[in-house]
Amino acid sequence: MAARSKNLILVGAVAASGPALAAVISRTGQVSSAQWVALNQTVGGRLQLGIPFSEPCFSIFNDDPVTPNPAACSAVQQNYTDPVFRQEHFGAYMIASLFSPQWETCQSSAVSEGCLLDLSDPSNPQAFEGVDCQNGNVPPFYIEIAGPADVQAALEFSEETGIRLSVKNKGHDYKGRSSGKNTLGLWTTSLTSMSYSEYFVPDGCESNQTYDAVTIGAGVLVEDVYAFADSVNRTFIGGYATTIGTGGGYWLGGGHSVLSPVFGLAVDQVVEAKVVTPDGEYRTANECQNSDLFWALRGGGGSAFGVVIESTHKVQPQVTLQVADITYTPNSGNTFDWYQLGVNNTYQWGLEGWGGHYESTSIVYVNPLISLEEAKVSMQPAVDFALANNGTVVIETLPSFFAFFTKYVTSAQAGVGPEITLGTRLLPTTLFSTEQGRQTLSSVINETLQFASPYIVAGTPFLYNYEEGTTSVTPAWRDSLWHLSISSRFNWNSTLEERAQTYQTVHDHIQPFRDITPDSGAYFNEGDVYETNHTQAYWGDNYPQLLAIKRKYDPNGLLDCWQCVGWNGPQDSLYQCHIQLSTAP
Ligand SMILES: Cc1cc2nc3c(=O)[nH]c(=O)nc-3n(C[C@H](O)[C@H](O)[C@H](O)COP(=O)(O)OP(=O)(O)OC[C@H]3O[C@@H](n4cnc5c(N)ncnc54)[C@H](O)[C@@H]3O)c2cc1C
Ligand SMILES: *[C@@H]1O[C@H](CO)[C@@H](O)[C@H](O)[C@H]1NC(C)=O
Ligand SMILES: *[C@@H]1O[C@H](CO)[C@@H](O)[C@H](O)[C@H]1NC(C)=O
Ligand SMILES: *[C@@H]1O[C@H](CO)[C@@H](O)[C@H](O)[C@H]1NC(C)=O
Ligand SMILES: *[C@@H]1O[C@H](CO)[C@@H](O)[C@H](O)[C@H]1NC(C)=O
Ligand SMILES: *[C@@H]1O[C@H](CO)[C@@H](O)[C@H](O)[C@H]1NC(C)=O
Ligand SMILES: *[C@@H]1O[C@H](CO)[C@@H](O)[C@H](O)[C@H]1NC(C)=O
Ligand SMILES: *[C@@H]1O[C@H](CO)[C@@H](O)[C@H](O)[C@H]1NC(C)=O
Ligand SMILES: *[C@@H]1O[C@H](CO)[C@@H](O)[C@H](O)[C@H]1NC(C)=O
Ligand SMILES: CC(=O)N[C@H]1CO[C@H](CO)[C@@H](O)[C@@H]1O
Repeated sequence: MAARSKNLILVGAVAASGPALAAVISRTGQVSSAQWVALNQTVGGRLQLGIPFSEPCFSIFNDDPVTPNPAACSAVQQNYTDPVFRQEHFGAYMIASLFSPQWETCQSSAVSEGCLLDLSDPSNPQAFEGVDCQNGNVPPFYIEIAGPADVQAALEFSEETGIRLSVKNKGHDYKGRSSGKNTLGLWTTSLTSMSYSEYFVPDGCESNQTYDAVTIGAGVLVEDVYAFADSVNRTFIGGYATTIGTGGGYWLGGGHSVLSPVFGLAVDQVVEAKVVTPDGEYRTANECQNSDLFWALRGGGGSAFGVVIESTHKVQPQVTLQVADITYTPNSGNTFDWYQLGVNNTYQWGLEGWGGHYESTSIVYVNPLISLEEAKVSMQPAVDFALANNGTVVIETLPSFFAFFTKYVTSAQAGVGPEITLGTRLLPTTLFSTEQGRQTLSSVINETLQFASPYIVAGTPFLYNYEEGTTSVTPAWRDSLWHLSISSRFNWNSTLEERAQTYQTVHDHIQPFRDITPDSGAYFNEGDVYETNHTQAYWGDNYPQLLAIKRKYDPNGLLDCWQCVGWNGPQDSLYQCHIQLSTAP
């Protein structure tokens, strides 16, 4: 065990349970304590040590003995799966109702280097007694970003020292793009401003070019934006979980909503973004200035084009929604029929303006365009099915999107679920509008059911009147009806082989959906970690132009992330904790 003398306190108070700073420094390469101290001064003392969420439970941390903190450990154990509690901690990563704490750990090591607890019983001492908690993939240092100057300081520091950067907001990323072993993390969670203007003029545009819009800091929680938009009698287009970040990765990657079928994707709402580009400039991007960057940000994804400080999103009028909440009791004989019912009805439902989530045992769909009577007629096939299969049916009118979100998302949100990985595909209209398409899709779903029950988001911009060329997401979004996903999990104490197998299996089982949709693509934010031909899948023909813009604003390649635009590839040391699959991209 390393000697206590290694514990050299750098500056200010490092918690008693904190790591040996000298060890942290040596892990982060050729950077002296003086350089870290100087950085800390430049950023007003906002440089912090990145400590894994569950560290207070352990008595060994990064090879050194430490004193556990029972009170802090107990809070972590009791709230281990609570996304609201987790999002307050830099060292916690998640996938809200479907957790992905694996991105806190170094999954490529034999024993997943990190400090996970037993998800099924966080008090299980097997996970922490006598176990060495390692920083794993949690950045050892981070800056809690207060404004553009902090990002500029970090970029400069990275350029001078070679320390790599990672950018985190609420930590929901499915592909580990917001953590990184030995990186300096930039945490945008505290940028929580919100304002509303009925006549927002993008900076540099003619004063008659106005938008009904809200401006949000990168770190606001989507549920707070919904409440704010509701308070000014408007509807915000955002995601389907209370703790998703709204102003960062969510919209940069596209951003789907249950209202997207009518109002478009999140990127379709954005009219301006303020961003520190990797070349160190703080820029305003909109249709009137830096318009190439503006286009790239609207779908280019991740942190590839810089760190967003704030963004301005069009809002929609307050809407009255018809809501269909339908469940049935599955058995070996009816699950396929349930999915086939969805396949059979989706084209019609799409034309009528429905959006929502189609799950293995339920749907929750909303529609802002039709009456309650029309909704009942439209949903009759699903209602009949549910009633014939011991199900429940609610079809009701709610006065606003916020009322819907509060009733169906906030109150239903449960934080349980082990380490998870996804494989997804955007499924084009012809699979639903033609008999042959429906047959093809039904038969692939039937085979898939042997392995997993697809989770389907009917959240593509199907009826939205898109202006060609205004965003950089794959054009496949514009002619799709389903964003379908399958998933699989592994346990907190899985072996490397089990983890690799899980990723591989998901990758293999989404392949039949790729095969029947060769010209389609996938959603960047919710894709297979090992997506095949990822540039084509995520951006289609937009990729060459995105890459050119990336080179322009990031000439020295300071911001890289897994399968992002301009990605260095899996061999880059930045990805040392990603498992290298034999079929890796
Ligand atoms: C439970 C759950 C529900 C979801 N529901 C939806 C949904 O309804 N619709 C949908 O479209 N997606 C949904 N997603 C996917 C979601 O959009 C992505 O996971 C999104 O990237 C999460 O953003 P975050 O800030 O929470 O994540 P983080 O992991 O913090 O960041 C995600 C990515 O964005 C980058 N990033 C973060 N902040 C910034 C910034 N300020 N500037 C530049 N880059 C930044 C990070 O580097 C990383 O690459 C869901 C995910 C989960 C886990
Ligand atoms: C940075 O400075 C602040 C304020 O002086 C201090 O609290 C903090 O611990 C320092 N960060 C590190 C990593 O030493
Ligand atoms: C704004 O005014 C200019 C002329 O001053 C005109 O060309 C343009 O079409 C107007 N734009 C809008 C959105 O009304
Ligand atoms: C809210 O917006 C709706 C739809 O635009 C409108 O009918 C209603 O009058 C507005 N209510 C208030 C209090 O402004
Ligand atoms: C779906 O449609 C096909 C024919 O197009 C039919 O054979 C099948 O029974 C339908 N399934 C359901 C569940 O509606
Ligand atoms: C019917 O559904 C209820 C819950 O909605 C469930 O408790 C019950 O077991 C189901 N019965 C059958 C026969 O599946
Ligand atoms: C679904 O798959 C099963 C085998 O897993 C097969 O027996 C059945 O005929 C298939 N059903 C359809 C409608 O394709
Ligand atoms: C992993 O943890 C579970 C409890 O969550 C336990 O039942 C199992 O035996 C453990 N596996 C190994 C290999 O230790
Ligand atoms: C990747 O996509 C491009 C463009 O569609 C295609 O030409 C190429 O064959 C694909 N490569 C693989 C390995 O599928
Ligand atoms: C700090 C914190 O949020 N603690 C909560 C953890 O969970 C328990 C039980 O659910 C709550 O009572 C605590 O307030």
